[in-house]
Amino acid sequence: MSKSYYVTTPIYYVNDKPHIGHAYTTLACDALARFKRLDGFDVMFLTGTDEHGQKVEAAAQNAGITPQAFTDTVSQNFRDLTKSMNFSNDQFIRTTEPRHYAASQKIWNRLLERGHITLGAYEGWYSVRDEAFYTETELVDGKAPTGAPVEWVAEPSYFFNLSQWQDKLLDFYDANPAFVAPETRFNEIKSFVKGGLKDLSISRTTFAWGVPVPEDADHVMYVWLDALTNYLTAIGWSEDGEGDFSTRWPADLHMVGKDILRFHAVYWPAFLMAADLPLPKRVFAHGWWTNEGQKISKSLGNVIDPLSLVEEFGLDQTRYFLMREVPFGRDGDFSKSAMIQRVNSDLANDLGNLSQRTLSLIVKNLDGAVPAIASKLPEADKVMLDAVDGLLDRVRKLFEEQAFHEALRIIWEQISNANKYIDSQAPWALKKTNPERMAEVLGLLAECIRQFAILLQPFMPEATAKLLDQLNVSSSDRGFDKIAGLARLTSGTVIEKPSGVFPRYFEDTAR
Ligand code: ME8
Repeated sequence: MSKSYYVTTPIYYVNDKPHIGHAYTTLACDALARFKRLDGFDVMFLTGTDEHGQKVEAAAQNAGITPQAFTDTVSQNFRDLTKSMNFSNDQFIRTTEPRHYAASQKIWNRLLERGHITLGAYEGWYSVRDEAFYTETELVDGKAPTGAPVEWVAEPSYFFNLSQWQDKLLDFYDANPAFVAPETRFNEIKSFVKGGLKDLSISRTTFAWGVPVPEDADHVMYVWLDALTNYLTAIGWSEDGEGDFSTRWPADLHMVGKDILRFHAVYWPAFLMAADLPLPKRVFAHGWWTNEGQKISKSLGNVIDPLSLVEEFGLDQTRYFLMREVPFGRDGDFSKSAMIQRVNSDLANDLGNLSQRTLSLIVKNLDGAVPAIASKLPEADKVMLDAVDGLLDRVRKLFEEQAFHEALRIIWEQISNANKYIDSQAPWALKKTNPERMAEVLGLLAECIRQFAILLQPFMPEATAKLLDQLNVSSSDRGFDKIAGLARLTSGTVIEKPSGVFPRYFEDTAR
């Protein structure tokens, strides 16, 4: 049986339309999920929407409709985004589903039965925008450290005994040095926990849009306890026989933005330990996108709509840019000029021209019959093929570290090599002087292009499918068990006149 791999995105608040940040997180998980499937894993890739809490209740009130009607509409926008971005999620969870109420109440009861929940009263600061509690000392100029406004809250509340979990969390971090990445973020989490933990308020009474606390109808569950539990709901934890829970849990990776790392790396493991459940294997916190150097915000009016990028530059071009431009884990800036550069230079010139030139020459000079790779290659050819055969192992390792940008960089190193090779060998000139050598060169290039296309499927599923169609590679021969020297392009395959896969971007001056 193939090994299971379970990857999750955050579930997004439905107070607003999806933007580039949401698309980015889910895209990274999509690339990972696709990679793992090609590498023979049985993948579960989860995304969805977080529909409770004060923020969503307020947004519904502003829109003049019920929270349920409001969440139905906005959640659909996120579901539509998965289609438009070609995300391959296996499920889309909504926290308003009955199965999720059941799972949230189940975890609550487990915490209660084990003595980790007590009734008290909360008095302190709360930020609706962050859906988070803050202490007086954390405030900066009367605001949350994130810049969000805070309000004073005083109400009865149930508490989770988070303060009791400090040492156990620190021991867990020590024993699992890869639990949080990047490392600098892990260090921030460790210092936060070393600084001491306060018991956490986990219920609210001043609004109603949430999962009811079992047997106390005055309280709804704190939205983060409900939200984090989605990772269990989706794999059937609340169902009879527990669905896929035993084979899927613990999750292999929770992908999050740096803004919500504390919830995933401190509160979530504490809840799980307290509920006697295994802890996820890893949490990766990626960085933050800005727009031409500015923070992205609705009030600045510079929110980037991923769909407008797709419309202007193309889907796979947008996917490639987002994964390539910024070292994954760091903050990054969106700039149109960088986007144009990537589309024209990396895609249209490097990969596009390489394959267009190679395949056209095979059609023109060899009647479309792809030549076999010679059994004994000249040294320079062998070096190039070995480097391409060696990519999969290196890329696999980089995917384990979520270094997606680096994976693309090393693939492009080989694409550049192949471009240098075609220029230096000049197969177009060999037709008359040395047709055998021409066939050898084109055969080698076609094989390299096949491997590039197979390796790049997680990032650019549509464009690579076109390339592989052009090379006549059958859909059952596109997995990672067919590259790295384990198989070769079948010689004698007849290909047809190719058409360009990566068009150049021309600035429309009238725009
Ligand atoms: O926090 N750059 O939902 P949310 C990069 N419901 N990523 C960004 C971004 C930006 N400028 N803006 C948003 C919540 N993101 C909770 C999560 S999980 C159990 C509950 C991405 O709608 C990034 O992944 O505010 C961030 O963590 C997430 O959107 C926050 O989405």
